[in-house]
Amino acid sequence: MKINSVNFVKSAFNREHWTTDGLPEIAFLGRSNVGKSSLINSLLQRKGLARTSNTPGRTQSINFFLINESFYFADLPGYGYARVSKSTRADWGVMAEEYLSGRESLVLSIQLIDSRHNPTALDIQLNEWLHYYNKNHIIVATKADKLSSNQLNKSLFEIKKILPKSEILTYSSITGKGRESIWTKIGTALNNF
Ligand SMILES: Nc1nc2c(ncn2[C@@H]2O[C@H](COP(=O)(O)OP(=O)(O)OP(=O)(O)O)[C@@H](O)[C@H]2O)c(=O)[nH]1
Ligand SMILES: [Mg+2]
Repeated sequence: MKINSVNFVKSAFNREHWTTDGLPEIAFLGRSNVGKSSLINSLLQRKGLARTSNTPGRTQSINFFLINESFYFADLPGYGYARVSKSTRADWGVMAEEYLSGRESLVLSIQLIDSRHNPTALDIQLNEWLHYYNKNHIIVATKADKLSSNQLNKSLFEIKKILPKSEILTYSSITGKGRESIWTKIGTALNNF
């Protein structure tokens, strides 16, 4: 994919603020700190476009980026950050279900999980929603650079046992390895729109 333009469009704190022009959308979902913003920056090769931080739980709104004037990336808030209040945690579930059930232009959901760990209860919950709402999706196991290839294979084996129904790709935003495969998935989803 040749990236000609990237524009940050808006930060939406509720449904009324979602974009409404019906362009196809790719969503990035996963726990706090898993690497959603890093993946977006790396796919678009724009450092610091989507904010990355060491402060988990920072992205509380859905951030919309318009690419090539023709499709959106939606950076969703992270979940599972222990230090947020119970009501904020419940809000995440409401927001995510509202988004997955109601976003008609969503053509691909990219669920990020940490390649080093077994999926958490919330990762499993999100994956169940993706299946329940019949969403075209892939799982991307991030931070693959932190494991040797042997460790990575072992870890993927365990992850696949827990999430057997979804296709899993691996990715590192440090090396960029896995980037082309993710773009291929995005391209196919856009072409099928
Ligand atoms: N080594 C390594 N570090 C990564 C990778 N991806 C992200 N990180 C680091 O992990 C931290 C969190 O990354 P973010 O991209 O901000 O994570 P996020 O999912 O957007 O987090 P929230 O917005 O809080 O939900 C940052 O310090 C990143 O530099 C990766 O592939 N490899
Ligand atoms: Mg983020």
